[in-house]
Order: sequence, then structure tokens, then C-alpha cells
Amino acid sequence: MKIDVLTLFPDMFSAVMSESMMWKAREHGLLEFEVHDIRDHAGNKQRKVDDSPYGGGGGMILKADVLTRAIEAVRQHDETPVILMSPQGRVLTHRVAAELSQCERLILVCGHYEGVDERARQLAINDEISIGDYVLTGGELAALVLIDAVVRLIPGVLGAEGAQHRDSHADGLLEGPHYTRPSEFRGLRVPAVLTSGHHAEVDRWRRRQALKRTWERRPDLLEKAVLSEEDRAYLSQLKDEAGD
Ligand code: 4G4
Repeated sequence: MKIDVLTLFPDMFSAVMSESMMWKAREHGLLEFEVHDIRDHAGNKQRKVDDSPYGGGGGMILKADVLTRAIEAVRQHDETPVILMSPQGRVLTHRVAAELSQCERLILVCGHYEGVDERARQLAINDEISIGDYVLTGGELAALVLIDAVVRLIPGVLGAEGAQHRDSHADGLLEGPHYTRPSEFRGLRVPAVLTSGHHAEVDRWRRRQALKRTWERRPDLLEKAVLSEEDRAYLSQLKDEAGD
């Protein structure tokens, strides 16, 4: 996969993009990454990239000509997803990350100021993604979150174990608790089933813990999760025990 990022703050990407997973993905030829400075496309002596909004109201808007030029300089095919990171986008979920991990190329656009001129959106952007319902000063942190969530799903990036399949959210449920040595810490023991060696029992316990945690913390997720008859029976047992 090739990811191009367009930003006014290219330095914000260097630390994250040289960290272990990203470095390995790039080293193994699974990821190519390039940052482009939108300011290089300002096309005027002052390198001005923003201007005040028509209609007043204050704040500044990223100019349509500058952003459109910057995108057109990196885009080679009309079909390439050109994604604006924006609080008005569709919300990033595991499903969206999995969908994007199938793409050969992504262009991520980081807006700043009060936003971008609507005509740049119309002419050069074809997708808009939000990492959640809050406002950031710029799209850079949102782009880094998206890149991390997507790159770890590219086959081969996390190694042969394919630990992605066991992720929280991959099957629509939260994960239950995890333990490692020692078997007792400050009086707290690891659940006996995990040290029993009964793999089927371990799987059943983990499934139930995932169901319990999801029901306690994110019951909304249970509506979309794929559940077996046994899962449903366990959930009704939990509800009975809670007295509702
Ligand atoms: C585009 C339009 C993403 C980009 C307006 C970006 C939150 C998210 C920005 C803005 C962002 C998110 C300045 C409001 C940059 N804020 N939730 N800010 N704003 O993914």
C-alpha cells in the first residue's frame, strides 16, 4: 500500500511513522509512505494557504486552489481514495479500517483552521472520515490514528500469527481480560481455567468473558455482533442474574 499525506505540519508524522510496526511494514515493502507539504502549492510569494470566510464570522479557511493543486500533484488515478480527515466524515470503525486496508493507495488530506473551502471538497476529495465526535485543531492526529488502524490490518504486517483476528472489535465484541505471569499478584489469582490446559474450556471462558464485558460496557455492540445460540443463552443468564 502507498499512503500519501497532505499536511501543513509534515513534522508531525516522523515519530509515529518510524515506530516499530510502521518501520517493519515499510522495510518489508508492505507500506510506502510519503508526506507532502500543502504550503509547497501556495503559488504566491507569501506562501499564503488560508483566507477569511465569505460572509464573515472570523477564522480562516484553507484555500480551494492551493488544496486542489496539492491533491492533483500526488493523485495519479481518479479512483484513488482521497480522504479528508474531518469531524463531518463517516466514523472510523474496524469495518472502515478493514475496507481501507484492501486499497493499493490512499491519499489523506489534513485540514486546518476552521476548515477547507467547499470547492476543494467537491473537486478533489471523494471520501471524508472522522475518528470520533470531537474537534481537533488539525487533521494530522486523525490521519495518524487512521494509518495505524489500517496498516496493522495489511496482511503480513503483524507477522504470521495474524493477531488481528483476535482483536477487540474484529468480531464485533470487546475482548475479555488477559493475564501473564505470575499466577498470583498481590493476592489476585489468575482464573484457574487458564492454567488448566483444557483448550476448549479456555475458548469457552474467553468467549463468555468477551460477551460479559461487551454487555457491561458496550451493549450497543451486541445488536450487530454475530451470536450463537449458546452466546444468547449466556447473555440471558447474565441479564437474569442482574435482575432485569
Ligand atoms: C476539516 C474540517 C478531524 C478538518 C474542519 C479533523 C476532528 C477530526 C478539520 C476541521 C479535525 C475528527 C478544524 C474543525 C481539522 N477535527 N474527529 N480538525 N476543523 O476526525
